Amino acid sequence: MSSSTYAIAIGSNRWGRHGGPVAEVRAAVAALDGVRAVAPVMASAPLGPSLRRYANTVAIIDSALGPAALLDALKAIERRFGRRRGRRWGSRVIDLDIILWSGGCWRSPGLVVPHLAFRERAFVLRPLAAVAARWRDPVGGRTMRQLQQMVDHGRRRA
Ligand code: PH2
Ligand code: MG
Ligand code: MG
Repeated sequence: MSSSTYAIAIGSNRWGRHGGPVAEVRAAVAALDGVRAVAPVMASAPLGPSLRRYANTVAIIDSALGPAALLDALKAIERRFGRRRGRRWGSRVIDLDIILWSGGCWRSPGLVVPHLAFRERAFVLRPLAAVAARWRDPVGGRTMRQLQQMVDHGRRRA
C-alpha cells in the first residue's frame, strides 16, 4: 500500500562502482522503490568545501513507509553505494535527502522534513520544480516553482 508521496533529492560528486556522478545518480534512482517521476540530471557547482562538481536530480516516489523508516531505507542505499561518513559536505558517491513529504512537516532525531536548507538551494529547487512545480511548501505555502524562481532571481548559488 502506498500511503505517502516524497520528493527525494539525489546528488553525487564522486566515481563509484556504477561509474561517474551521473551514472551513480541514475543507479540511485533505479534503486528507489515507487518512483513516479524523475527530473533531468543536472550538473551543479559544489556548495561547500568540496571542489568536485555534482550531478543532481530529484525523484518523486510513492511509499508505504513513514519518514523515519524511509530515511533508514535511503541510508541503506547510501551504504550499498559505498558512501562513507566523513567530513560534513565532503565528496560523496551518493546522497539521498528527503525534501518533502505529502504528510507535511516531520521532526524526529536526525530528520527534519521539509529539509531545512532546500529553499536556498538551486541544485534542489531546479530539478524539484521540473517534477513538482505546484507542490506547496507546508512552511510558507509557496509552490516549488515560486521557490525556484526566488532562488534563481535572488542570491545565486550552486
Ligand atoms: N550536497 C551537499 C553540499 N553541496 N553542492 C551541490 N552542487 N550539490 C549537492 O548535492 C550538494 C552540494 C550536501 O549534501
Ligand atoms: Mg545533502
Ligand atoms: Mg544527506
